[in-house]
Amino acid sequence: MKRCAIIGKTNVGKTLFLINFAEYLGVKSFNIEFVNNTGSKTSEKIIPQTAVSYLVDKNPHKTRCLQSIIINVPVGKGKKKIKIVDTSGFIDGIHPNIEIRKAISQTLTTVRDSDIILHIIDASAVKNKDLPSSMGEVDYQIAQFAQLKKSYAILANKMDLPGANEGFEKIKQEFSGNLIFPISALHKTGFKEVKIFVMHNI
Ligand SMILES: Nc1nc2c(ncn2[C@@H]2O[C@H](COP(=O)(O)OP(=O)(O)O)[C@@H](O)[C@H]2O)c(=O)[nH]1
Ligand SMILES: [Mg+2]
Repeated sequence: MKRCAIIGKTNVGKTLFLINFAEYLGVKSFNIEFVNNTGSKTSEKIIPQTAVSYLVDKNPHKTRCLQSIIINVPVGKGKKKIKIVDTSGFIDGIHPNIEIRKAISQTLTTVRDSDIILHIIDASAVKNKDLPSSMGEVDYQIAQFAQLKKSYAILANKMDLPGANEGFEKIKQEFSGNLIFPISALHKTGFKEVKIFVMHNI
């Protein structure tokens, strides 16, 4: 089964994207698997709406353990299984909390083991350098690392917010040569292009 990892700084919208994109692909309920940093697993079946209130938060670092879902996507006459993995947000520099540091190191392993990498950048926060989700040094590092993969794309998220168009232009300049899709995880816009990209690579 192919694995698709969603990576990016904290608060850029990774978890909301995972839930809404899965719903867009036709998922009615998720079996969400949680893996904590000691490696033990638990799983829970929940509907997308519950998942949003449970897992998406305006406070950074709500996601401290991996959440993955397995989706059956129609390919031709058949179906293919794909595992989409949500990850802990990266930050610039070294986080003082050891649990968060461990979760971030787990994210690097996930990137290494994945077939498709979706790197989310908050287009609305590109201008404001002080938000946790602002594009930063770590985004360039992620791009360098993830570019080694054949299937790597950047998702410029929060295109519904003011300033996002400017941010999108800046992202295109800084990361030229990469595939970049403008999306809104909240309003589920731009998902068609992302779907085509993912389907093409599984
Ligand atoms: N306006 C807007 N807000 C978004 C969008 N995507 C995520 N958010 C908000 O950004 C915050 C962080 O989202 P979350 O998915 O928890 O980010 P994560 O830390 O990257 O997993 C939440 O308050 C979301 O509702 C978007 O496309 N538009
Ligand atoms: Mg999250």
